[in-house]
Amino acid sequence: MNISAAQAKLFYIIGFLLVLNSNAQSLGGYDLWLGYSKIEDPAILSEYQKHTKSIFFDNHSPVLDTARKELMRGIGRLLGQPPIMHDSLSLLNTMWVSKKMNLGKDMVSALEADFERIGSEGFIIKSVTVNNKSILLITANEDLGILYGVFNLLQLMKMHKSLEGINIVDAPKIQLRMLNHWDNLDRTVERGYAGFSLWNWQKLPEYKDPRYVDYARANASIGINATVLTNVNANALVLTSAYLEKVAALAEVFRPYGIKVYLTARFSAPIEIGGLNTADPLNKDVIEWWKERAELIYKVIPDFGGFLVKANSEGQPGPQNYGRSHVDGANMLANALRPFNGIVIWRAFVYSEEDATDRAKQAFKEFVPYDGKFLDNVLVQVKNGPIDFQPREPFHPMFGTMPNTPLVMEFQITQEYLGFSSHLVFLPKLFEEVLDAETYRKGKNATVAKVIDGSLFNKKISGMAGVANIGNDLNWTGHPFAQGNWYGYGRLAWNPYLSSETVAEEWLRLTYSNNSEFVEAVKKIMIISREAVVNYMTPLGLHHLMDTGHHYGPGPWVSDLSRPEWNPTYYHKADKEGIGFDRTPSGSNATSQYASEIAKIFNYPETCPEEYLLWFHHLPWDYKLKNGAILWDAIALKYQEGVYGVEEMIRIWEQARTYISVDQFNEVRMLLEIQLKEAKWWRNACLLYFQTFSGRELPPGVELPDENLEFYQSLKFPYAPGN
Ligand code: GCV
Repeated sequence: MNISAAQAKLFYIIGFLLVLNSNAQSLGGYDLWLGYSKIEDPAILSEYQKHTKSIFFDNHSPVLDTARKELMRGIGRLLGQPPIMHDSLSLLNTMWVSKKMNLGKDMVSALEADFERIGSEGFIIKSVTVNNKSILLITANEDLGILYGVFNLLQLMKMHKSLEGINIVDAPKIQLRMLNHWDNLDRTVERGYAGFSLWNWQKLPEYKDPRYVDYARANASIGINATVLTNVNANALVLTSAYLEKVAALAEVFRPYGIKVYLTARFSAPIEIGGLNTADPLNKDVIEWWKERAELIYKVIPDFGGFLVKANSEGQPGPQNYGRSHVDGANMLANALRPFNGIVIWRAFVYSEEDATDRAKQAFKEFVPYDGKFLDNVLVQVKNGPIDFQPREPFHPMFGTMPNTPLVMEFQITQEYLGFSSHLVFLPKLFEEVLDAETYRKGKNATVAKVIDGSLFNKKISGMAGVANIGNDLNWTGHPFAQGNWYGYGRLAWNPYLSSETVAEEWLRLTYSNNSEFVEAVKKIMIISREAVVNYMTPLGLHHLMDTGHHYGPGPWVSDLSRPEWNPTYYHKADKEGIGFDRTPSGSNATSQYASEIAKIFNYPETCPEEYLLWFHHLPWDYKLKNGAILWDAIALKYQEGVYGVEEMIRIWEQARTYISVDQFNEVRMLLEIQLKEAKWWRNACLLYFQTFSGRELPPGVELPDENLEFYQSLKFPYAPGN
């Protein structure tokens, strides 16, 4: 097609106007929190110009070159012209970016204490005086610290923070900051709601989609340093030479961003791709096979991170198939990886169909006796709560109970049980609640965060994993606010003591707008969103009420599945008398898995926090809550409160209209409409169903359902995503 010069000019102008109008985010959200638009405020602009006029950027390495590129791109766009970079120091330089080893003796000794604090990945951003001149210094012990420091500086600039007298000394508190992709080799994503997998296995290794670089940039910008490429429901084929070459190509793209690649190891791989007739971890051929496989992997990916393993869980093969234990399985793999400094991350998400007592107790029961028996390159990965990523669960009782084993926190960023990618739910609020929980395992202040970061029991390795919500949707995560969950996860993996409010504010400023009125209003939406989803799905400690298989929408009535603990009825136990799961000593006694200080609180309905009431207690419908309401009324009112929460979110979103582009506004507005519709669906379906047991009227203030129970029970969704 030929276009005239006049047309071309018109397109150019339209394009320019679109960019202006779209604030920081462009390309439908593709830029994530990394879009840089020119700073318009003259005072801020001139301050930044002064600091970045002449930059001395020391040394070259793949990671440093990434940092240099990021700095040039970021500053160039924020200030409207590329900065002048120098390889050698001159008196004119206003900013230095240099590792410790290349700084002068005086500077090093002045910063000695800071260098000690930041370890191998931390950084210092400091205003220092050299020859009576003020210099903006970014320094670190290692290359990766420089990259993180550069991203941090750019984020501060995007948020228009003053750099005068700046003094930041920051380092990650957790070593392994991982994403877990549940991506299959056919590019479907288990529990993925943002399109297909990013990994184009068919075209790899030759074709390296530029998007892989953008993925790595986004992760590095929030400190994520590890990625497990494949689903924990694993396919052994990824361990064959043909796939390892493809994995190596991805590792090559991610390496300059400080990101190591991991794979899931299917325990039966020696049979499926090795031609053996057993995968028994004590069999010498099996041991040999994994050793050779490890050698092969490290030959093509010298910095390969290691294996993540789901074994003897939900039908996955594992050592128990051969009468062996988790320790036998994990240690065998750990021995194979040890010569290459690889690690094994063994998941504790296990529950057995043979144990009828209480699924919530099983991981603890299976794993805690093994404390101290795993080799030191084995970490045990534990979901945040004892069931499965529900809108609210008490923290998993394993945290704090295995002092001799490094425990990795597993959060789910993808919203399997929280409205897929159509509901706005700000997950750092949930993450924060778990991380701040008191375990009382070493007196007071023994929070889950301290277990995870290794400080409570002096662990050498520490880790946090987030099940990714990323796919090939243009905006990566489906819902634009789900980007905030990816961002927020990364920030909390870096520092689990950050508040969710801080994270929400950072993300909004970096992604949408620096306008404080916008930020204050929309932050409120994010903060209330988590409680809203709890209320309209599973209030007062109810859990696992979702429909079967795809987990889309309510299905509290489901009771016909082959395994008892797959049925929602197993969890709510509603009957004519009441509702809830008795996990006190008179029931399953799951409370005994917590420290006595906590068990004592959970054991009595009067002291149990209301948000966990029906998680731990089966109570009569007319049980009186603290506010005087009877249980049935309280449940109904909570469901209603959830719906009101979404209506409130919609009201507040209206205020955003003037600060962002029309497209940005409408996108979220339409999604909130889905969320409202589904919140009402949850409320109506659950209340109508529970009403068949309570036999009571809905209390005043609760809207009447517009359909009957049969209608909600008849809904089928054979093509719900992520299954
Ligand atoms: C990858 C839940 C999910 C499964 C998931 C499993 C796990 O059961 O529904 O899709 O499997 O958790 O964490 O292993």
